[in-house]
Amino acid sequence: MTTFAFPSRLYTIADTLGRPELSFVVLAEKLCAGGARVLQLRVKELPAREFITIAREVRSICQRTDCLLIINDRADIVLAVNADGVHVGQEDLPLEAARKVLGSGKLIGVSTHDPAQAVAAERGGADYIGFGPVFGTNTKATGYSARGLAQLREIRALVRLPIVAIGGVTADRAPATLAAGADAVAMISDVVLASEVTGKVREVLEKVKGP
Ligand code: TZP
Ligand code: MG
Repeated sequence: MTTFAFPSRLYTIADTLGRPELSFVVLAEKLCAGGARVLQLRVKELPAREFITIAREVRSICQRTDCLLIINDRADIVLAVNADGVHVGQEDLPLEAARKVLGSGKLIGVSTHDPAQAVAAERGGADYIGFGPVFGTNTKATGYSARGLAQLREIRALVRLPIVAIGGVTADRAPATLAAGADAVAMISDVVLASEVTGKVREVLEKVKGP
């Protein structure tokens, strides 16, 4: 049984979208300045040495701003920088292996794309699941068609774990996505490409805050 709950309905992702002029650390600063309470550091194209240097800096930003830090893909980096957890996809370190590496004191989130994967992640002891792509997205070639809000509702009925919905979610789509059963929404491009990232985070947080 899970005891984890997202501290906020917005799950921010520090992904610079391959823009060389945008630094991960500056982006993380901006997300946290806007009030992010959970941040996933998503570094895809850099060597481990650079990833870990960035992760250390982002760790201290998150500590200072009381924001959970989830590292994408790399359980080793979670331990090295004492982050809060890892997020793994279906092709990454399997959940069981990630748990062996991290033990019970760290969070493990698993990306899922269909009901069977969601149920397997819950049975396997994940702390939360990602589900998507809910809508069409150009940010990641997921290999899956848009799942839609109806399938999100189906997943909600199947698992008790916290669900973060991802893929094409925008500030405008966030309320309907939450209403379909997501506990949090993750959005990359709508936040990262905003002209003013910190202000955008504030705006989204305001929009998704509970009653
Ligand atoms: N996993 C499923 S869709 C996606 C990831 C990482 C990309 C989400 O990006 P955006 O820009 O919010 O659609
Ligand atoms: Mg991954």
